[in-house]
Amino acid sequence: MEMQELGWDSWFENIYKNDSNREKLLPARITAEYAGCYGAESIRGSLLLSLSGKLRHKSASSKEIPVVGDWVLVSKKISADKLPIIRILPRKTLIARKAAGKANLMQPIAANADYVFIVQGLDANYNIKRLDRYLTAVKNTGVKPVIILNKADLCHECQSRKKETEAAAGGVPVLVLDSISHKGYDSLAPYIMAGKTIAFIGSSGVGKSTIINELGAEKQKTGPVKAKDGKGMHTTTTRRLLKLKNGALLVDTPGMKEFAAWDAADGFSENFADIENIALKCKFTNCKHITEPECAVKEAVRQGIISASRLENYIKLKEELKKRKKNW
Ligand SMILES: Nc1nc2c(ncn2[C@@H]2O[C@H](COP(=O)(O)OP(=O)(O)OP(=O)(O)O)[C@@H](O)[C@H]2O)c(=O)[nH]1
Ligand SMILES: [Mg+2]
Ligand SMILES: [Zn+2]
Repeated sequence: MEMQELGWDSWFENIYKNDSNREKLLPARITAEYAGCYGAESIRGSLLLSLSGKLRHKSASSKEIPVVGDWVLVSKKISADKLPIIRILPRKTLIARKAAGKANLMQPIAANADYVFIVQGLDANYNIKRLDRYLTAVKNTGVKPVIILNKADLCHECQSRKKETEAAAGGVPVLVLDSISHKGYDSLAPYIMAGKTIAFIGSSGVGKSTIINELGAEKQKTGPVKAKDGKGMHTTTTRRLLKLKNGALLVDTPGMKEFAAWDAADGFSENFADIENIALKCKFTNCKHITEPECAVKEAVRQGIISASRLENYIKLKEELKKRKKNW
């Protein structure tokens, strides 16, 4: 397989070219994470990789541990077992979240993605506030977000939900799909292109693996959704990078219960630029837009310029970011 077919480009080539050890090192792209080892693709075909001694001692949340989508350099010496990963090449982009639970750890999700498809179901899963969290977390990662509203067949108000989502998404494209009867898939064409890497994120059961299957990847397991709350049951358990016939590279990920932004302060401001611009007109510079007098943001809510729920979500996320900073 050609390296370009795996997403290699001049950006990586320039780094590799300047590596004085390159004669001894082979670039490979991580396609799967297993317990204790990695799957990868390279010009020598599929490889099983292990961490070199130096990397093995890093914690799983460390940025220095490879993640699906990473380009790594491995020793060309064919050892009996697995090829050791010597080094991770610098990442063009990295999608990460705060690890689930209380610990304040970063969990990398996918490296070197060009696009991230944030998938929601147009059933009980549909939730603008959760969408804001995802958007906040991926802004400024260098990855271009696209919102996918899937399961259009289960929704009688697709168009109004699409409009509502567009209003909250500040210019991020919003696409509507029905993956049962393959409707809306033409709209994916501008993103699903040879050499481009697209990561899929979103709650369990929203149809990430179904969409990836519909696009013609090697079949991923999909699973039923628990009927009552519209939540899935975590059918996908490992992250994988899959190659489509047309050359696009898709990263399937397991659904996430929590998606708290990691180091997302900048993304936050960008995502809520409308509110923060209006807030410049508040009487008090430290106005929290809750009960303060002469608050321009509250006034904008009264006039219907900003929705009350958007402001509520803004205040909540801001509080969360503040708490996390304190814990650093
Ligand atoms: N009605 C309807 N069902 C869908 C659609 N897309 C997917 N599903 C169903 O939703 C269920 C969950 O789909 P998956 O593709 O497994 O969801 P997932 O996002 O990969 O879930 P995890 O792997 O657990 O994160 C399956 O039963 C799918 O058949 C759709 O457009 N409409
Ligand atoms: Mg899945
Ligand atoms: Zn205010």
